[in-house]
Amino acid sequence: MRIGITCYPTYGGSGAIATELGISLAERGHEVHFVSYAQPFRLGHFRERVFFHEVEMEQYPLFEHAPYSLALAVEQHRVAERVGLDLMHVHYAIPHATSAWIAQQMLAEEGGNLPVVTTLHGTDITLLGLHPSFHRITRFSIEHSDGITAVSDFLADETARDFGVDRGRIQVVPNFIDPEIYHPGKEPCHRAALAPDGEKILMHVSNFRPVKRVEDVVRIYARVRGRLPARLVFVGDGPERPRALQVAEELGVADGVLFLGKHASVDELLSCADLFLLPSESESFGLAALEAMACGAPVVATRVGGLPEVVVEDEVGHLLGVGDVDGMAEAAIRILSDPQLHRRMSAAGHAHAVAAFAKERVVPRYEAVYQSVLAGVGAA
Ligand code: GMT
Repeated sequence: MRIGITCYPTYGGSGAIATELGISLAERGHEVHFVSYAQPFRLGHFRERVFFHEVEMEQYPLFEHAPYSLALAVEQHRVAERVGLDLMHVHYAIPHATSAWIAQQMLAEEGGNLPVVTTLHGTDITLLGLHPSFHRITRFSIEHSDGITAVSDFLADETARDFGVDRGRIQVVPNFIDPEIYHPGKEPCHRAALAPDGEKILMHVSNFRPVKRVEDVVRIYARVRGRLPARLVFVGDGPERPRALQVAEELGVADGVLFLGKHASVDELLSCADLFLLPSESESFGLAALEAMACGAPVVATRVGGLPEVVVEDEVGHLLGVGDVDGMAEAAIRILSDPQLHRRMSAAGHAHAVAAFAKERVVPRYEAVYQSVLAGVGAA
């Protein structure tokens, strides 16, 4: 098949998964065309059958904000027409599903056909899409998609409830990992650099949005450090980073906190982690937690959204209530101070990530969605 993929190219789970999906589809013989405003961050070097088409944006004094959605629709249409795309797969509904619908309509006027598959990832449904300025157009764009997928049962249910979309139309296809990349014991190991005195390493990877509650990460760390030698490693960046540093300073633990900034590949870092913290307010899936599990790090997180579908309670880590900093710290201390429990959770997390979420299991499910959409469009 010739598949178009639109995603956010910047750091974030939806862009990461969309890119890994495109790479994997190309390895399976498909031709993949990414359409976005910049090259997706995990795309890296040249790969056979993978193409990137940059959306051209005309700056004009009248525009305070240039209309990206329209320029994207034009590029999606242009690529579809020029290379003969079989379908367009967009990740994150806003505004990608709307642009793809416009591209589809333009092509239809010329006698062409561009089925659209929309994958819902998280805040496009649970936060941004609920805002009055986006709700109606998000609902319209989802309903007019030829195929709809969501990354967890939780997200599919939320979409049906909050947007009135027929639940039967939404297929759940979970996020996935490449077990050859995400596994314990990666080399080079950065353990000595991150924790030179053999301290335990607590890690958090995110875009530092308020929804991630990075302040709680610091508070959990402060409690853990009161009981055992530990360091906290932050990977990623975003608006709440200064607040995280401020809290670390207030609590007198800033000397044990490392901010590593954004990294395109986090596998080498995750495999150094003794524990992964994700105390989010809301999380439709928690790709970072899955990647940590695959690398052998037990997870302490919140029991919200789709996280219980990923983090098997008591087996691969612990889930607690939002804001239950004491509970999460106690769970972390229990795991870190019991080598046998740590080994068991680490092995179980890795095994579960591979058994349930390896790309070899998940990518064919996207291919099946494409096939059914093409069969449906053909029959219409
Ligand atoms: O919606 C966001 O906060 C960003 C989004 C992204 O683009 O990274 O994250 C969502 O999609 C990820 C990939 O499917 C999920 O693993 C995250 O759980 C989800 N974020 C939230 O639900 C907050």
